[in-house]
Amino acid sequence: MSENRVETNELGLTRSDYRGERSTLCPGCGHNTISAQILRACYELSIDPHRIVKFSGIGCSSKSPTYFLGQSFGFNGLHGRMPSLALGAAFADVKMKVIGVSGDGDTASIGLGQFKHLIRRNLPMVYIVENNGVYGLTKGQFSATAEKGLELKHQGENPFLPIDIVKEALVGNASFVARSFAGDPNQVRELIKAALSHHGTSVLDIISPCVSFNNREDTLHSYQWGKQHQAPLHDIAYVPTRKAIILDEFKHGETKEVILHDGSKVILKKLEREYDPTSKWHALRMIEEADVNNWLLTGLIYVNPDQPSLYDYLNLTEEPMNRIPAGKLRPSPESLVAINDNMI
Ligand SMILES: Cc1ncc(C[n+]2csc(CCOP(=O)(O)OP(=O)(O)O)c2C)c(N)n1
Ligand code: SF4
Ligand SMILES: [Mg+2]
Repeated sequence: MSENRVETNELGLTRSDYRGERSTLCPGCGHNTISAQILRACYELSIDPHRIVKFSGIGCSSKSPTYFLGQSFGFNGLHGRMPSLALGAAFADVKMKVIGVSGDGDTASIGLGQFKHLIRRNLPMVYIVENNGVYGLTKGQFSATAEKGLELKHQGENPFLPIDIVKEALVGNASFVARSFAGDPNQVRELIKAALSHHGTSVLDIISPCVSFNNREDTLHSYQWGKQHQAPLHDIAYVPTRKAIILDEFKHGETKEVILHDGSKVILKKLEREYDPTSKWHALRMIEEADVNNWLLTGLIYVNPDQPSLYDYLNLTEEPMNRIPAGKLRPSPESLVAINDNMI
């Protein structure tokens, strides 16, 4: 008998059950690495693909949901409107896991208003910005996250200061903010796992180099620059609720644990600096310090597992609205009369 048994997760699914179409993005594009880590995170956490819904806007980044989780639901929306689409769908079925993938152009230009209002409402969803400093799909114009002074072939020099997605998320009162780098797939994956367990909007700003239009050694969104300047805040590992294990690599050294809403936890091992990701003050100070020193600061920058989500504010039922029968959804004639009487 053949010993070639295919590995499966707790649902009996293989990794191929989490794959999507073959990527048509450029070989080496950071977005492909991120897709692979979303796929692995969902496989390793044994999330049923039918319980996931993917959303995106426009750009190469927004094309990428086609390349993972082919059995999940999905909608590729309009420029910058992914948050409102995701919000509408999430309302209909609160049991679904929502994953949004956007780009720096899609989020930080026309989508900035929607982004800010999504995070202050704290809709439970993972919001990934695949950040390359350019409009990749339309051939490399400066995006709003491009650094001042960046010189690109057909663009000349960028005269403007950039928008920083992490800073925008922090001052917008996001409850989960992380930055990572496509050149560090393990960190990307652990952050995605934690983000999937967070009960609120999880913002992941992932530097994802565009190898065709913005990958020169000295540019802030390139692989080379990222490899040389990445400054991880901590080593990070995600531990699901049901597993009370001590990870070998975390046995020695000072660690901090953050318990998430569903009881799972993030273990952070201290590297060089003291850092408490539950402190907004630490987060704001550290991100400013990173800016001044030109560090690509990565890791879990801020988390508040107890901030109420939109579902809590609106007191939504646990039962998905799209499965509540019409008879239960519609108020009875008597209750309508009572409401009307109250208004007289
Ligand atoms: C309303 C509107 N304006 C302009 C465009 C053209 N357009 C397509 S992709 C894109 C930029 C995408 O950049 P980004 O979000 O950074 O994605 P990337 O391709 O870099 O991953 C633009 C401006 C559009 N699709 N819709
Ligand atoms: S153009 Fe840039 S962002 Fe688009 S697929 Fe190619 S490398 Fe990726
Ligand atoms: Mg871009």
